[in-house]
Amino acid sequence: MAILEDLAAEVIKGDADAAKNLTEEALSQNTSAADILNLGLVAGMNVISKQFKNNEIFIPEVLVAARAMKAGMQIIRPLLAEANVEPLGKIIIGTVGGDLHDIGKNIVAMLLEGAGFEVVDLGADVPKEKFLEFAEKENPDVLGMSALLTTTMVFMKDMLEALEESGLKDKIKVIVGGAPITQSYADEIKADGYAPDAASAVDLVKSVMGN
Ligand code: B1M
Repeated sequence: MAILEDLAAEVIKGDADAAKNLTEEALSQNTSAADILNLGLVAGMNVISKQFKNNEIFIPEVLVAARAMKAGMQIIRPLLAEANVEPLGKIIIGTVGGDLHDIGKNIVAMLLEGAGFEVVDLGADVPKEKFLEFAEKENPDVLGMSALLTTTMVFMKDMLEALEESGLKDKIKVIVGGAPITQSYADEIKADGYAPDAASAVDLVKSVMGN
């Protein structure tokens, strides 16, 4: 449908006003919220995700595209809930306790949302208790932790042990990322996965969920 291709193109361009207008126009033409999501907003963000992974675009372009995607999402979110359109899965994500770096985590959250996941973003400097509280009450498929400091990455090990002790680890996959994190560290602390960048994090979430 041409209007959804135009919507995807506006997301890629990062024009939030145009994305909002086209979302409204598509709805007025009786396009379903699910098609607007999948063939318009998510389709646009998928292109952004690939371009970011290939270093064809950089953080500012991702941020403006995500803003355009969100402008459309705001309009269709209540309609998706009414139509029982299920997200691909639910992720809770946060930057670990003691760590204020949230730029990378925000990009990961935006690309996940853009790929069709429900994202509960706990913010930065998230204490263990808060991760546990939300892991329990939100019943997520995946818990994601970001750390940018060598002094805070150890939090991830404590968190995995706390999830194990609370019995939640069996139900939730845990993924980790951030500049000082490596695959071997993820293996060492028994995380379910590690992603070096935000686009890979989307693929990783799909793969740990068995998709
Ligand atoms: Co800070 N800082 N900083 N800092 N800071 C670094 C990280 C540092 C490497 C700078 C340096 O010394 N060269 C260094 C860490 C050294 C170390 O531990 N090895 C450092 C330090 C030391 C500090 C302070 C201690 C400085 C001080 O006060 N003495 C202090 C700590 C504060 C705290 O957290 N308690 C501090 C503070 C800050 C600011 C607040 C000023 C600011 C953060 C603002 C904010 O985030 N809102 C800041 C910044 C901006 C940086 C640098 C310059 C940039 C970080 C960034 O945003 N990168 C950074 C140096 C650098 O990297 N050049 C530095 C861009 C971002 C898109 O990349 O976060 O790696 P990144 O995310 C990527 C991937 O890692 C991955 O995907 C993202 C996108 O592709 N990814 C995931 C991230 N999370 C993921 C989660 C996943 C999967 C993938 O799954 C869940």
